[in-house]
Amino acid sequence: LFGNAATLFLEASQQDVSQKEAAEKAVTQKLLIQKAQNLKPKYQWKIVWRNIIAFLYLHLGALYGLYILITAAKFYTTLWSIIIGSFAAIGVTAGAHRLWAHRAYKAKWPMRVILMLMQTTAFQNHIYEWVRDHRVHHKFTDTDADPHNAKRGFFFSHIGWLLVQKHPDVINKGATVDMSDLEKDAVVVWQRRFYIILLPIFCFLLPTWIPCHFWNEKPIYAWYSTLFRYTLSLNLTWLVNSAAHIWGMKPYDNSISPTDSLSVGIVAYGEGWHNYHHIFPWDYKAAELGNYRANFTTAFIDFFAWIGWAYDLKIVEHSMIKKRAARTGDGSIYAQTDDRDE
Ligand code: ST9
Ligand code: ZN
Ligand code: ZN
Repeated sequence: LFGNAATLFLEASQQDVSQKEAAEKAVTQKLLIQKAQNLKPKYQWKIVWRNIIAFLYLHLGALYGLYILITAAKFYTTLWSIIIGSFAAIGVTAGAHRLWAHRAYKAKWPMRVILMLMQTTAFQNHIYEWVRDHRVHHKFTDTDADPHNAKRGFFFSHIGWLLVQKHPDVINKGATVDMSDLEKDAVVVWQRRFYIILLPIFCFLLPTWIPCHFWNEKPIYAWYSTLFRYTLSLNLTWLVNSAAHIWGMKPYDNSISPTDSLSVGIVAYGEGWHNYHHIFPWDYKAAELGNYRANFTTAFIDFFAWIGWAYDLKIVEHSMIKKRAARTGDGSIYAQTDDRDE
């Protein structure tokens, strides 16, 4: 009897020990999970009210500017808006994008100075910041590290990403992107240093002053037409990040969000061939075909190549494009085939 009681007692205490162990294990596991969660805090949106107010003012002002341009402003003011809007757009497409972000061609310093001033007129941040965000977008497309991750929907990839603080992945993973080439480019360094002075002069003051001085436009009309020109060009640019990551064909790679979109190509001066561009970003045409259909930027670069200021224009071998399209494309241009010898 005594022996039996001792066994029972031993068993009971062993059970106690294993229960205690299990409970301890559960606590440790919980702590580990908590620790891991603390290390990678859940991402929360931090709204940047300054930007929301600024973009609200810009968009309301732009609507009034459109009304003014249609009903009251002088014809030259409308013409001027188109000219200065195109001037700024090419600074982004031929300058910040194809030259500085992708090194798709080389440019002599006078061309780089012109492109820098054109890009300043566009006010899409200074070249260094623009290029850093864009290189990060290409390297981490469709992930949290992509500044305008299209997986987060149209609004976020269009304008929303400028209204909240960046996802920590953008900053952490973005730090792995090499920017040393721009740190050595005197034109880029100079623009970054004086951006705070250059920006208001080129984006707002000069474009508003010129209509008042040269054809006696009313200052208030000139101001609202400036707001219209700037806000419209921002929205057209953002369409590349939103619409051309959602709607359209994927002739070169069906597994990524960027698409080829003729309509975006037309309004974004040739930057709508975005499926192609994400696969072959070093092509100075940012499109497969060399014609100028919906690609004014290519014509601009070709002109400067003709006078010798742009050189080393990079293109992609047709056979390489065809092979890639056949392997991963959606079949909309090149039929999908296993024949890799073509
Ligand atoms: C605009 C840009 O509109 C549009 C770009 C569009 C691109 C389209 C591309 C398509 C091709 C081209 C098509 C052209 C078509 C043209 C047609 C035209 C008709 N990597 O940013 P912060 C670090 S701009 C690495 O303040 P917050 C870095 O250390 C519109 N690191 O983050 C940085 O410090 P620093 C006008 C990065 O606080 C620090 O983090 N501009 C990266 O989260 C803080 O950075 C605005 O509205 C990175 N990628 O704020 C201003 N990023 O710079 C908008 C950051 O000192 N910006 N770091 O080195 C802001 O207000 C803020 O950036 C924020 C985020 C609130 C959005
Ligand atoms: Zn893209
Ligand atoms: Zn690009």
